[in-house]
Amino acid sequence: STADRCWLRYSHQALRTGMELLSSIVVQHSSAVMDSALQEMVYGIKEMRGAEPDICRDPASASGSFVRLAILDEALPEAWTQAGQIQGLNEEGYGIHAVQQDGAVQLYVVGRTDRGVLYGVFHLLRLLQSGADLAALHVLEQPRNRLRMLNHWDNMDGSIERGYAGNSIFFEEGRFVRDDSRIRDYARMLASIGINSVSINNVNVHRTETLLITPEFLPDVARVADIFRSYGITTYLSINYASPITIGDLNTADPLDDRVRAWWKERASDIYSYIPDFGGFVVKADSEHRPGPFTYNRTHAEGANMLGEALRPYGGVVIWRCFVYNCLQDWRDRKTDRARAAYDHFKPLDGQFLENVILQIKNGPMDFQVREAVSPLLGAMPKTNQMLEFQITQEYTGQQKHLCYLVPQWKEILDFDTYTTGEGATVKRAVSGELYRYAHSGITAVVNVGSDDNWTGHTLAQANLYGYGRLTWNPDLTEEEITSEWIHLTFGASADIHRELGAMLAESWRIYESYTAPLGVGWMVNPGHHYGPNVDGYEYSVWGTYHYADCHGIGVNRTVKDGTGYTAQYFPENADLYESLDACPDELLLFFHHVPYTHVLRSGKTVIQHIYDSHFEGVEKVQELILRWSKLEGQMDHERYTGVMSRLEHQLEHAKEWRDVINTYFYRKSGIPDQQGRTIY
Ligand code: BDP
Repeated sequence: STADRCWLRYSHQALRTGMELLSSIVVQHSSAVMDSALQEMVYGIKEMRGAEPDICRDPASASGSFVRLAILDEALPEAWTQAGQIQGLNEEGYGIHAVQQDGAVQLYVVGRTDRGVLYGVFHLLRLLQSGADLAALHVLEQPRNRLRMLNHWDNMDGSIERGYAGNSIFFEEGRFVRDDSRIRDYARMLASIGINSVSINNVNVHRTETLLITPEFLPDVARVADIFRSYGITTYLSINYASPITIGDLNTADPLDDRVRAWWKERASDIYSYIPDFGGFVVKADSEHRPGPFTYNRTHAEGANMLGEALRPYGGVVIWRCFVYNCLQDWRDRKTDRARAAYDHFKPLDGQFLENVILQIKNGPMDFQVREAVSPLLGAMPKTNQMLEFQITQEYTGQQKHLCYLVPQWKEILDFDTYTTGEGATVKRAVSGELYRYAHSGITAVVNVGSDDNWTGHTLAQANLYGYGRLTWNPDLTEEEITSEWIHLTFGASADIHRELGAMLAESWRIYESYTAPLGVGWMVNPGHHYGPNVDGYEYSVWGTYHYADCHGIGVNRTVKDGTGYTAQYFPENADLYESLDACPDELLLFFHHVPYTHVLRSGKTVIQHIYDSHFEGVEKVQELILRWSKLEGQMDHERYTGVMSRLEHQLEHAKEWRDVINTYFYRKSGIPDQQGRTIY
């Protein structure tokens, strides 16, 4: 397959400069991670220049041009170490520095630790791929987020909850896969974009997965952890809060019960005897029918701290999800509001969590919609570690059949100003720990990969994984920088590909938004699998995801004045903006307000006309996507070209379905015709 290498292709053509320099690698230190760094360097060079470089283990005997991989405490040339700044880097940081010596170029890739060297090697390989001038290199880098994580929603039967790219790469038929090669490739790919933490099983932990923390499966977990460790990645497991009952012989999981506490301490001791650097637990408790401390009238702080205590002696953490809401709410009661739930549950607990507990908060208060407000809980708990949760897997954004590049969405969220400590208190600064000096913090995401040859189903969905990694490393990278890097590594330097594919990616999220649910209202999907239009699919159900459309108007009134009061969860600058019907941004209008169809948006259009226009335009834009892609025929291998084209064609058919269902529904409800007289039904 031509798509399975993703962005690690190392094409021969890319290499322009520094050939002689790449004929020799100097490396003294050895460790699992350092050996991976060396292997990657050797492999990349071999692929690019067609010959393997020599390896020199003794720096004293090295001369001429070379690349040297080193950690900072090795004896290094003074010019380099005296540069000083490298000393101030964090432990995953690195520098890449070129030194001219007697007409030769010597390139140093130096990390604070071996992990820094590994990241430095991937950085250098990226530069080599884009034909950078090696003789003038000077790079200093360190990650902004300590936790740069991925959550797998993989089940041990091999299926993946909300997975759109085949089966699990870890599990099949109730056990671990026998062939590790795919996991190894995955680890390489993740390290190349700076990911350092992975949880391998679904947050909904069923019977078999509950056993992952027992000696029955711990040897297998340890095998995966070994692979990940050699690429600087720490392994985590999702646990079942009711484990002491499900697999222990207790009749309670009450976090304040001594037997329960002792039970978890024993499990922790087991786990660490197999995996000394085990990361910790991811926990979905009291959410969507999962067990949790509420059963015993305990708070989430009591629930999480009990696990925190068990893991603390070993340096493990508890990642406690805040996706807690009443999924059995009364749809007739317009005052209850699922969007309020995370904040209402967790904000009052600020300061009550142990230092090794981290709250994991979805980017929006609802559930990974194509557009929703930013969660007001982010940044709102100065005394509690927080991390942000994104969804790379495209559950509500086209399920990897539609093109939807999510970097633009993530950038908006990371740059959102919470105002919690005054102006400039952006989400990215909150979750990096910069605002409140959290002991642990960072970003995680539900990943989009599976056993498909190209990893992500839609080949262009590889860009979402790549972009996520790069953004968690440095949230200040621009969308354009990330996009052009990815295109370069994945498809080469062709100006046509950069122009057409660049435009396709840049527009795709807004295109998807335009032909699906309007103005921030969300959902309108088929219940259960969440694919395809169904305006009232969830409208009269208990799940709490309503649009309240009737013949007069549409939208959820979340104002303090006469709605659910949700807007009050924001700091005043945002609260005032969203509370005001006039000031509220159009794209979130129906998230915050219930308005008549004739309400005039800030854009000057009525709500109903906006619905019609955006749905017609959305389909036209998908036609443009197809046109752009068709210009690239012959500029890449046939397999990737046709693979993407057939998905785009499906997207077009499906966008038409969305357009027709949504427009017809609102035309019939409102009775207001399209100003442009287009055929709607
Ligand atoms: C929703 C998914 C569901 C997950 C849940 C979660 O529909 O499958 O279990 O989120 O995050 O988006 O726990």
